[in-house]
Amino acid sequence: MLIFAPMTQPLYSLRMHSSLAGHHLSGAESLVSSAELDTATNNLIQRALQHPRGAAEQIHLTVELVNPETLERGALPALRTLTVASVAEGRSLARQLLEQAGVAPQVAAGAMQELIRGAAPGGQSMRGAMLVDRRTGERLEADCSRGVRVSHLGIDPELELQLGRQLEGLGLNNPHVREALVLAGKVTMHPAVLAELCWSDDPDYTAGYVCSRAFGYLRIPLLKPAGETRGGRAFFLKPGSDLAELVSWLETRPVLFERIGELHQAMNGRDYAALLDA
Ligand code: WAQ
Ligand code: MG
Repeated sequence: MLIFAPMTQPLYSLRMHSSLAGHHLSGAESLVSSAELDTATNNLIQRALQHPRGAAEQIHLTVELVNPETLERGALPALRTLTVASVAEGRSLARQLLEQAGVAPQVAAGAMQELIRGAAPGGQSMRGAMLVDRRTGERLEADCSRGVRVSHLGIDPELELQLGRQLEGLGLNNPHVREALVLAGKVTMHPAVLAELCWSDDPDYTAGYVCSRAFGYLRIPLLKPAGETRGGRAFFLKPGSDLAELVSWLETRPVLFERIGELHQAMNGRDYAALLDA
């Protein structure tokens, strides 16, 4: 077993992006110790070659040493699944949660529509996230195809095993959940971010989530129909945020999670929404 010792072993940021027929296919980003670098790199290459939308033709890997003095440590958000009976119900619940987090109703609905249409020009999925002013709905990312790609984020491997065992008990131990929880954890750590909305671009993965510091990571198993390849992420920002600082922090500041949040039993989405209204 690999022992993770960030104090004694150098930590690396690992980033992969792959393409097929000239289009972005997949990407991944993590923080790993020097001892894990080989395995982690091979896993990412296999992931790009075995993608559900086809085998990658180009794979780019970037490995960068992390300056330990810039490393921030954090705790993962609490997680709960909110069950819904249909995609329509899932989307309506996600809108309600965003409103609860402080996103203006028409802004929540508008961002949801963008993700449904494909938020990149031409109705494609973006490669990263869109940045949305929570009050005006204005899109603030510099490039509407690329968006903002969060990287330099990871979880202590010992803790990831522990997280996996706990998620197993909820029937949720898959890489989508583990990675999304870490990403949402980093994104919602920044004070300029009010909430995040996400659903997968993988055709066979219909789940997504709304995450905020206030209520944690709320998974919704149905946010798009099976077979749909359009997915994406929206980060809702406080008006007047320092965009350059935020984007640089999301893209380059190393954040390592060292604690797990509470993992709750699933709950019916309507019951949860009723609690919010009460
Ligand atoms: N930074 C910003 N945006 C990203 C990043 C990143 N590092 N990675 C992916 N995205 C955007 C991009 O637009 C993708 O099209 C979209 O998010 C979806 O990415 O609890 O699998 O990797 O069951 O397909 C969420 C639910 C799964 C997990 C999310 O996302 C659960 C998922 P995917
Ligand atoms: Mg994907």
